[in-house]
Amino acid sequence: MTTDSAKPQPQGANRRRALVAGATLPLFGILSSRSQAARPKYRFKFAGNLPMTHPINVRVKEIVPKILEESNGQLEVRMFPNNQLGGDSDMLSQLRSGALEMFVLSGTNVLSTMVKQTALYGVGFAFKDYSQVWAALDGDLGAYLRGVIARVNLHAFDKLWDIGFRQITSSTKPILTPEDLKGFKIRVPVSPLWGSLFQHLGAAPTSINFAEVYSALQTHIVDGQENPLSLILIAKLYEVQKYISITNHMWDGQFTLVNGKVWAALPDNLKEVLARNFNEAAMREREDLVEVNRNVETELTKFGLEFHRTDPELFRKAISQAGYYKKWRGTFGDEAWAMLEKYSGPLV
Ligand code: X2X
Repeated sequence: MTTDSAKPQPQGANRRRALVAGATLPLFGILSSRSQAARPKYRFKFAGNLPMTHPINVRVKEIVPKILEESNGQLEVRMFPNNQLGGDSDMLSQLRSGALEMFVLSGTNVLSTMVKQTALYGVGFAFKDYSQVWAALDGDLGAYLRGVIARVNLHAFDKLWDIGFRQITSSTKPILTPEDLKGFKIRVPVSPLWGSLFQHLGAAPTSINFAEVYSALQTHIVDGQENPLSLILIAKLYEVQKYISITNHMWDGQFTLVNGKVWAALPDNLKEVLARNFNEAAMREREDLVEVNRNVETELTKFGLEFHRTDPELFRKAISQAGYYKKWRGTFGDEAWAMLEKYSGPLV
Protein backbone atom coordinates (compact mmCIF):
# COMPACT_ATOMS: atom_id res chain seq x y z
CA MET A 1 0.00 0.00 0.00
CA THR A 2 1.46 3.36 -0.92
CA THR A 3 -0.13 6.49 0.49
CA ASP A 4 -1.47 7.48 -2.89
CA SER A 5 -4.66 5.56 -3.21
CA ALA A 6 -8.21 6.78 -3.28
CA LYS A 7 -8.72 5.19 0.14
CA PRO A 8 -9.48 7.45 3.03
CA GLN A 9 -6.12 8.23 4.54
CA PRO A 10 -4.47 10.76 6.78
CA GLN A 11 -3.94 13.84 4.69
CA GLY A 12 -2.58 16.16 7.30
CA ALA A 13 -0.42 19.17 7.13
CA ASN A 14 2.75 17.08 7.27
CA ARG A 15 2.00 15.26 4.08
CA ARG A 16 1.09 18.53 2.43
CA ARG A 17 4.23 20.25 3.65
CA ALA A 18 6.38 17.36 2.49
CA LEU A 19 4.81 17.54 -0.95
CA VAL A 20 5.31 21.26 -1.33
CA ALA A 21 8.82 21.15 0.03
CA GLY A 22 9.71 18.24 -2.26
CA ALA A 23 8.60 20.23 -5.24
CA THR A 24 10.27 23.53 -4.48
CA LEU A 25 13.16 23.18 -2.08
CA PRO A 26 16.05 22.76 -4.53
CA LEU A 27 15.10 25.86 -6.47
CA PHE A 28 14.41 27.90 -3.41
CA GLY A 29 18.00 27.24 -2.45
CA ILE A 30 19.27 28.61 -5.74
CA LEU A 31 17.00 31.63 -5.68
CA SER A 32 17.75 32.71 -2.18
CA SER A 33 21.48 32.60 -2.75
CA ARG A 34 21.20 34.34 -6.12
CA SER A 35 18.88 37.20 -5.34
CA GLN A 36 17.71 36.92 -1.77
CA ALA A 37 14.39 36.32 -3.50
CA ALA A 38 11.41 37.12 -1.39
CA ARG A 39 8.38 34.90 -1.24
CA PRO A 40 6.97 34.46 -4.75
CA LYS A 41 4.50 37.21 -5.60
CA TYR A 42 2.04 34.66 -6.98
CA ARG A 43 1.42 31.43 -5.10
CA PHE A 44 -1.19 29.21 -6.74
CA LYS A 45 -2.69 26.12 -5.23
CA PHE A 46 -3.27 23.43 -7.87
CA ALA A 47 -5.82 20.82 -6.74
CA GLY A 48 -7.46 17.75 -8.21
CA ASN A 49 -9.12 14.42 -7.54
CA LEU A 50 -6.44 12.04 -8.82
CA PRO A 51 -3.72 10.23 -6.86
CA MET A 52 -0.21 11.70 -6.91
CA THR A 53 0.97 8.73 -8.99
CA HIS A 54 -1.39 9.51 -11.88
CA PRO A 55 0.62 10.72 -14.92
CA ILE A 56 -1.19 14.09 -14.74
CA ASN A 57 0.26 14.77 -11.30
CA VAL A 58 3.63 13.25 -12.16
CA ARG A 59 3.89 15.69 -15.07
CA VAL A 60 2.67 18.67 -13.02
CA LYS A 61 5.21 17.89 -10.33
CA GLU A 62 7.87 18.06 -13.04
CA ILE A 63 6.86 21.56 -14.21
CA VAL A 64 6.45 23.11 -10.75
CA PRO A 65 10.17 23.93 -10.42
CA LYS A 66 10.36 25.00 -14.08
CA ILE A 67 7.54 27.48 -13.60
CA LEU A 68 9.25 28.92 -10.53
CA GLU A 69 12.53 29.24 -12.40
CA GLU A 70 11.12 30.60 -15.65
CA SER A 71 9.11 33.18 -13.72
CA ASN A 72 12.25 34.30 -11.91
CA GLY A 73 10.81 33.09 -8.66
CA GLN A 74 7.58 35.05 -9.02
CA LEU A 75 5.13 32.22 -9.59
CA GLU A 76 4.92 29.20 -7.36
CA VAL A 77 2.48 26.35 -7.95
CA ARG A 78 1.75 24.12 -4.96
CA MET A 79 0.12 20.76 -5.53
CA PHE A 80 -2.86 19.38 -3.59
CA PRO A 81 -3.78 16.16 -5.44
CA ASN A 82 -5.92 13.25 -4.30
CA ASN A 83 -8.82 15.32 -2.95
CA GLN A 84 -6.68 16.87 -0.22
CA LEU A 85 -8.80 20.02 -0.40
CA GLY A 86 -12.10 18.14 -0.45
CA GLY A 87 -14.23 16.41 -3.08
CA ASP A 88 -14.78 17.81 -6.57
CA SER A 89 -17.84 19.80 -5.52
CA ASP A 90 -15.84 21.48 -2.72
CA MET A 91 -12.89 22.20 -4.98
CA LEU A 92 -15.13 23.73 -7.63
CA SER A 93 -16.66 26.10 -5.04
CA GLN A 94 -13.19 27.05 -3.85
CA LEU A 95 -12.06 27.68 -7.41
CA ARG A 96 -15.05 29.91 -8.11
CA SER A 97 -14.54 31.96 -4.97
CA GLY A 98 -10.80 32.31 -5.61
CA ALA A 99 -9.84 30.37 -2.46
CA LEU A 100 -8.31 27.88 -4.92
CA GLU A 101 -6.44 29.25 -7.94
CA MET A 102 -6.14 26.14 -10.15
CA PHE A 103 -8.20 22.96 -10.45
CA VAL A 104 -7.80 20.04 -12.84
CA LEU A 105 -11.29 18.75 -13.60
CA SER A 106 -13.19 16.84 -16.24
CA GLY A 107 -15.69 18.88 -18.25
CA THR A 108 -18.14 16.02 -17.86
CA ASN A 109 -17.90 16.13 -14.05
CA VAL A 110 -19.33 18.72 -11.57
CA LEU A 111 -18.31 21.55 -13.88
CA SER A 112 -21.28 20.56 -16.04
CA THR A 113 -23.71 21.17 -13.17
CA MET A 114 -22.68 24.83 -13.47
CA VAL A 115 -22.51 25.00 -17.23
CA LYS A 116 -24.02 21.98 -18.89
CA GLN A 117 -22.30 22.42 -22.26
CA THR A 118 -18.90 21.43 -20.85
CA ALA A 119 -20.10 17.81 -20.76
CA LEU A 120 -20.75 17.78 -24.52
CA TYR A 121 -17.70 15.64 -25.33
CA GLY A 122 -18.87 12.99 -22.82
CA VAL A 123 -21.94 11.92 -24.77
CA GLY A 124 -22.09 8.12 -24.61
CA PHE A 125 -20.42 6.18 -27.43
CA ALA A 126 -19.56 9.40 -29.30
CA PHE A 127 -15.83 8.90 -29.94
CA LYS A 128 -14.55 5.63 -31.34
CA ASP A 129 -10.83 6.17 -30.92
CA TYR A 130 -8.09 8.62 -29.97
CA SER A 131 -7.75 10.08 -33.44
CA GLN A 132 -11.33 11.34 -33.15
CA VAL A 133 -10.80 12.47 -29.53
CA TRP A 134 -7.76 14.65 -30.18
CA ALA A 135 -9.05 16.00 -33.49
CA ALA A 136 -12.12 17.21 -31.59
CA LEU A 137 -10.57 18.43 -28.35
CA ASP A 138 -7.52 20.04 -29.97
CA GLY A 139 -9.82 21.42 -32.67
CA ASP A 140 -13.08 23.35 -32.86
CA LEU A 141 -14.87 21.36 -30.15
CA GLY A 142 -12.12 22.15 -27.65
CA ALA A 143 -12.19 25.85 -28.60
CA TYR A 144 -15.96 25.86 -28.21
CA LEU A 145 -15.73 24.29 -24.73
CA ARG A 146 -13.07 26.78 -23.59
CA GLY A 147 -15.37 29.57 -24.74
CA VAL A 148 -18.23 28.12 -22.71
CA ILE A 149 -15.96 27.83 -19.66
CA ALA A 150 -14.80 31.45 -20.07
CA ARG A 151 -18.42 32.60 -19.78
CA VAL A 152 -18.49 31.44 -16.16
CA ASN A 153 -15.29 33.33 -15.48
CA LEU A 154 -12.89 30.40 -15.47
CA HIS A 155 -9.90 30.11 -17.75
CA ALA A 156 -9.11 26.71 -19.34
CA PHE A 157 -5.75 25.94 -20.92
CA ASP A 158 -5.71 24.74 -24.52
CA LYS A 159 -4.61 21.14 -23.97
CA LEU A 160 -6.78 18.68 -22.06
CA TRP A 161 -5.15 15.90 -20.10
CA ASP A 162 -6.08 12.36 -21.04
CA ILE A 163 -8.01 10.25 -18.54
CA GLY A 164 -9.07 7.59 -21.01
CA PHE A 165 -11.90 5.50 -22.40
CA ARG A 166 -14.15 4.33 -19.61
CA GLN A 167 -15.02 0.74 -18.66
CA ILE A 168 -17.49 -0.73 -16.17
CA THR A 169 -16.36 -2.61 -13.06
CA SER A 170 -18.41 -4.63 -10.60
CA SER A 171 -17.99 -6.54 -7.37
CA THR A 172 -21.01 -8.79 -7.81
CA LYS A 173 -21.27 -10.08 -11.39
CA PRO A 174 -19.81 -9.47 -14.83
CA ILE A 175 -21.74 -6.96 -16.94
CA LEU A 176 -21.97 -8.45 -20.42
CA THR A 177 -25.10 -6.96 -21.94
CA PRO A 178 -27.45 -4.03 -21.20
CA GLU A 179 -29.72 -6.59 -19.50
CA ASP A 180 -27.06 -7.12 -16.82
CA LEU A 181 -27.26 -3.44 -15.92
CA LYS A 182 -30.96 -3.55 -15.01
CA GLY A 183 -31.21 -2.22 -11.45
CA PHE A 184 -27.41 -2.40 -11.06
CA LYS A 185 -26.17 0.00 -8.37
CA ILE A 186 -23.43 1.94 -10.09
CA ARG A 187 -21.51 5.01 -8.99
CA VAL A 188 -21.28 7.84 -11.50
CA PRO A 189 -19.61 11.26 -11.11
CA VAL A 190 -21.81 14.20 -10.10
CA SER A 191 -23.12 15.07 -13.54
CA PRO A 192 -26.56 14.88 -15.20
CA LEU A 193 -25.21 13.48 -18.48
CA TRP A 194 -23.60 10.55 -16.69
CA GLY A 195 -26.62 9.68 -14.59
CA SER A 196 -28.74 9.86 -17.71
CA LEU A 197 -26.52 7.43 -19.66
CA PHE A 198 -26.96 4.74 -17.02
CA GLN A 199 -30.63 5.51 -16.42
CA HIS A 200 -31.23 4.97 -20.13
CA LEU A 201 -29.55 1.57 -19.68
CA GLY A 202 -31.95 0.73 -16.85
CA ALA A 203 -29.29 0.86 -14.13
CA ALA A 204 -29.57 2.57 -10.73
CA PRO A 205 -26.83 5.24 -10.85
CA THR A 206 -25.77 7.20 -7.77
CA SER A 207 -23.74 10.43 -8.08
CA ILE A 208 -20.69 10.32 -5.84
CA ASN A 209 -17.52 12.45 -5.92
CA PHE A 210 -14.37 10.49 -6.73
CA ALA A 211 -13.07 11.13 -3.19
CA GLU A 212 -15.73 8.73 -1.85
CA VAL A 213 -15.64 6.07 -4.55
CA TYR A 214 -13.28 3.59 -2.91
CA SER A 215 -15.23 3.53 0.34
CA ALA A 216 -18.60 3.47 -1.45
CA LEU A 217 -17.48 0.32 -3.27
CA GLN A 218 -15.94 -1.20 -0.17
CA THR A 219 -19.10 -0.74 1.88
CA HIS A 220 -21.38 -1.76 -1.04
CA ILE A 221 -23.28 1.50 -1.15
CA VAL A 222 -22.78 0.75 -4.84
CA ASP A 223 -21.73 -2.49 -6.53
CA GLY A 224 -19.95 -0.99 -9.48
CA GLN A 225 -18.40 2.07 -11.04
CA GLU A 226 -16.89 3.04 -14.37
CA ASN A 227 -13.48 4.55 -15.08
CA PRO A 228 -10.56 4.05 -17.45
CA LEU A 229 -8.39 0.98 -16.76
CA SER A 230 -5.39 3.18 -15.93
CA LEU A 231 -7.29 4.88 -13.12
CA ILE A 232 -8.76 1.61 -11.83
CA LEU A 233 -5.13 0.54 -11.44
CA ILE A 234 -3.72 3.81 -10.07
CA ALA A 235 -6.53 4.37 -7.55
CA LYS A 236 -6.38 0.68 -6.54
CA LEU A 237 -10.05 0.11 -7.22
CA TYR A 238 -9.08 -3.49 -8.02
CA GLU A 239 -8.98 -4.02 -4.25
CA VAL A 240 -12.74 -3.55 -4.04
CA GLN A 241 -13.91 -4.74 -7.48
CA LYS A 242 -13.83 -8.13 -9.19
CA TYR A 243 -15.07 -7.88 -12.80
CA ILE A 244 -14.20 -5.51 -15.64
CA SER A 245 -16.30 -5.13 -18.77
CA ILE A 246 -14.72 -3.45 -21.76
CA THR A 247 -17.48 -1.13 -22.94
CA ASN A 248 -15.53 2.00 -24.02
CA HIS A 249 -18.79 3.83 -23.34
CA MET A 250 -17.17 7.25 -23.28
CA TRP A 251 -13.85 9.04 -23.37
CA ASP A 252 -12.87 11.46 -20.63
CA GLY A 253 -10.16 14.04 -20.04
CA GLN A 254 -9.49 16.86 -17.61
CA PHE A 255 -9.18 20.61 -18.15
CA THR A 256 -6.67 22.70 -16.23
CA LEU A 257 -8.87 25.52 -14.92
CA VAL A 258 -7.75 28.83 -13.43
CA ASN A 259 -9.99 31.21 -11.50
CA GLY A 260 -10.86 33.99 -13.97
CA LYS A 261 -9.91 36.92 -11.75
CA VAL A 262 -6.65 35.28 -10.76
CA TRP A 263 -5.85 34.67 -14.43
CA ALA A 264 -6.74 38.23 -15.45
CA ALA A 265 -4.48 39.67 -12.73
CA LEU A 266 -1.47 37.64 -13.84
CA PRO A 267 1.07 39.60 -15.98
CA ASP A 268 1.27 38.43 -19.60
CA ASN A 269 4.77 36.98 -19.30
CA LEU A 270 3.69 34.78 -16.39
CA LYS A 271 0.52 33.76 -18.20
CA GLU A 272 2.75 32.55 -21.02
CA VAL A 273 5.05 30.60 -18.66
CA LEU A 274 2.14 28.93 -16.89
CA ALA A 275 0.08 28.08 -19.99
CA ARG A 276 3.05 26.81 -22.02
CA ASN A 277 4.28 24.56 -19.24
CA PHE A 278 0.84 23.11 -18.55
CA ASN A 279 0.07 22.57 -22.25
CA GLU A 280 3.40 20.88 -22.88
CA ALA A 281 2.97 18.73 -19.78
CA ALA A 282 -0.46 17.62 -21.01
CA MET A 283 1.04 16.52 -24.33
CA ARG A 284 3.63 14.45 -22.48
CA GLU A 285 0.98 12.98 -20.20
CA ARG A 286 -1.03 11.79 -23.22
CA GLU A 287 2.05 9.79 -24.24
CA ASP A 288 2.45 8.46 -20.69
CA LEU A 289 -1.04 7.01 -20.79
CA VAL A 290 -0.32 5.26 -24.07
CA GLU A 291 2.52 3.54 -22.20
CA VAL A 292 0.42 2.72 -19.13
CA ASN A 293 -2.30 1.29 -21.35
CA ARG A 294 0.11 -1.19 -22.92
CA ASN A 295 0.36 -3.21 -19.70
CA VAL A 296 -2.67 -2.21 -17.71
CA GLU A 297 -4.77 -5.28 -18.48
CA THR A 298 -1.94 -7.61 -17.46
CA GLU A 299 -1.41 -5.61 -14.27
CA LEU A 300 -5.07 -5.65 -13.32
CA THR A 301 -5.31 -9.36 -14.08
CA LYS A 302 -2.41 -9.94 -11.68
CA PHE A 303 -4.44 -8.16 -9.02
CA GLY A 304 -7.26 -10.66 -9.57
CA LEU A 305 -9.61 -8.75 -11.84
CA GLU A 306 -11.56 -10.78 -14.37
CA PHE A 307 -11.86 -9.21 -17.83
CA HIS A 308 -14.92 -9.52 -20.07
CA ARG A 309 -15.37 -8.28 -23.64
CA THR A 310 -18.75 -6.82 -24.57
CA ASP A 311 -20.38 -5.75 -27.79
CA PRO A 312 -20.55 -1.98 -27.23
CA GLU A 313 -23.02 -1.69 -30.10
CA LEU A 314 -25.63 -3.46 -27.94
CA PHE A 315 -25.30 -0.76 -25.29
CA ARG A 316 -25.32 2.04 -27.87
CA LYS A 317 -28.47 0.70 -29.49
CA ALA A 318 -30.16 0.39 -26.10
CA ILE A 319 -29.60 4.04 -25.17
CA SER A 320 -30.52 5.16 -28.65
CA GLN A 321 -33.83 3.29 -28.51
CA ALA A 322 -34.52 4.64 -25.02
CA GLY A 323 -34.24 8.21 -26.38
CA TYR A 324 -30.87 9.23 -24.88
CA TYR A 325 -29.48 10.93 -27.98
CA LYS A 326 -32.74 12.73 -28.67
CA LYS A 327 -32.87 14.05 -25.12
CA TRP A 328 -29.30 15.33 -25.11
CA ARG A 329 -29.47 16.81 -28.57
CA GLY A 330 -32.37 18.87 -27.25
CA THR A 331 -30.51 19.82 -24.07
CA PHE A 332 -27.26 20.82 -25.75
CA GLY A 333 -28.96 22.42 -28.75
CA ASP A 334 -28.49 21.79 -32.46
CA GLU A 335 -25.42 23.98 -32.86
CA ALA A 336 -23.43 22.28 -30.10
CA TRP A 337 -24.60 18.85 -31.23
CA ALA A 338 -23.41 19.56 -34.77
CA MET A 339 -20.00 20.50 -33.36
CA LEU A 340 -19.78 17.10 -31.67
CA GLU A 341 -21.07 15.17 -34.69
CA LYS A 342 -18.49 16.91 -36.88
CA TYR A 343 -15.93 14.67 -35.16
CA SER A 344 -17.95 11.67 -33.96
CA GLY A 345 -20.14 11.13 -36.99
CA PRO A 346 -23.97 11.02 -36.65
CA LEU A 347 -25.27 10.26 -33.14
CA VAL A 348 -28.77 8.90 -33.41
O1 X2X B 1 -14.69 10.95 -10.89
C1 X2X B 1 -14.20 10.19 -11.74
O2 X2X B 1 -14.61 9.05 -11.94
C2 X2X B 1 -13.06 10.69 -12.57
C3 X2X B 1 -11.81 10.77 -11.71
O3 X2X B 1 -12.82 9.83 -13.63
C4 X2X B 1 -13.44 12.03 -13.09
O4 X2X B 1 -12.88 13.03 -12.72
C5 X2X B 1 -14.55 12.11 -14.05
